[in-house]
Amino acid sequence: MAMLSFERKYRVRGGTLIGGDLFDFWVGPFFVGFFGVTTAFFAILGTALIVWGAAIGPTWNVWRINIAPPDLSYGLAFAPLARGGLWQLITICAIGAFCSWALRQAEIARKLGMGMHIPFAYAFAILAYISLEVVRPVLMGAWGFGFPYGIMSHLDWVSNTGYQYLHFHYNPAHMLAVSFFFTNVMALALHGSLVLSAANPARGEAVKSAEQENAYFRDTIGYSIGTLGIHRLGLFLAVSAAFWSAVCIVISGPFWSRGWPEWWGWWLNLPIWAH
Ligand code: 07D
Ligand code: 07D
Ligand code: U10
Repeated sequence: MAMLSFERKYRVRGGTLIGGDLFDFWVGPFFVGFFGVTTAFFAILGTALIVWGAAIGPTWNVWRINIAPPDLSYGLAFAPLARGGLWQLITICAIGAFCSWALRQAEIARKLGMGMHIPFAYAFAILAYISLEVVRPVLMGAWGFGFPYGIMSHLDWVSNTGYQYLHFHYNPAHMLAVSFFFTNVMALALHGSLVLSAANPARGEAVKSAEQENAYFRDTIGYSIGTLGIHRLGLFLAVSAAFWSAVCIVISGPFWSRGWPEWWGWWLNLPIWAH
């Protein structure tokens, strides 16, 4: 692989945030580092706890395995392992692994002299997860409000939680999040197709430049955001999608406990058409 000679050059000591030279080495293609060790620790332990939960549960069917949070009656206390305590430990491991992974991304970026954009972006996924499993349950007073660990059971949770607010599509932050997800998909389709159309021409044809790419959008919609700009836009759209997702679930319950359609009453009550 062409990259290997470059990799040999950059695989040097330094840039770690913690642990100095101690874990500053690679295993095969993977950089280890202090946070690689903590990622491995939390991920292996968390997975083992999921397997434990499955072993004491009623099924090994991978679609149906379900490790549920404690009953609401436990509030914010620790629960016995078989009654949601495993879910609590798995949640701690998950947060440990996700945050370690973000810090490992940061160490690798430092080694390469790159920006912190990747850990910044990933932090928004972690934010959404922590909003679901920690922030909202804490605000509502019980771990039982978190979603369960299971492929189908977590879908049941989303559906049930949605219907508790009658019609989740009327949640204004959900609308923003959904629109950001959709816009993100459209932007990536435009970008992927534009780059391929310019940089991967038919055999015998010249590769086109950024000038053609700019001209294409100026001809079509009158404006080109530019080759760097589209990547800034992509990052903005993606982190906004995750951010408004986190907002939409944190406000459901702690700040609005009725049906979401009712929230729109303020619109009907505007003085311009009320009365
Ligand atoms: C393609 C990168 C690779 C990642 C993959 C996921 C596991 C889980 C564990 C059996 C885009 C690896 C999966 C490690 C195995 C056990 C205990 C990322 C890519 C391939 N969901 N969700 C899925 C998670 C939530 C929702 C699929 C995780 C919220 C809906 C997969 C989390 C809500 C649908 C999955 C999480 C929600 C799914 C595909 C954490 C709102 C689907 C994911 C940690 C966000 C879809 C059967 C994917 C599906 C689906 C994983 C949280 C809603 C199993 C790890 C509670 C509506 N979710 N999810 O491709 O087919 O992601 O479900 O927060 O329709 Mg989910
Ligand atoms: C939480 C994942 C974090 C992942 C991390 C990493 C591993 C490692 C290892 C592969 C946030 C995990 C990594 C485990 C794997 C290897 C090796 C991402 C997270 C840290 N909705 N809805 C959303 C739509 C309806 C409802 C978000 C659409 C119904 C509820 C998004 C529709 C009702 C909640 C969204 C629709 C309803 C949501 C999800 C359409 C149900 C949430 C994206 C077209 C009846 C959730 C923060 C997200 C949320 C959420 C989209 C419909 C309910 C905006 C497009 C009307 C209760 N919905 N929804 O958040 O905001 O990703 O969570 O109908 O809780 Mg919704
Ligand atoms: C982009 C891009 C661009 C590119 C690109 C890309 C974006 C234009 C230049 C990249 C894009 C792609 C490649 C496309 C495909 C990507 C996706 C669709 C995204 C989704 C990705 C996946 C589904 C793949 C996910 C795979 C993962 C996460 C790898 C799994 C890795 C592991 C299991 C190992 C992880 C490594 C760790 C934790 C650190 C190091 C650890 C080890 C090597 C293990 C050994 C452990 C130790 C030494 C520690 C000891 C362990 C301890 C102490 C724990 C003990 C605990 C106990 C409980 C026993 O824009 O430009 O092109 O390519």
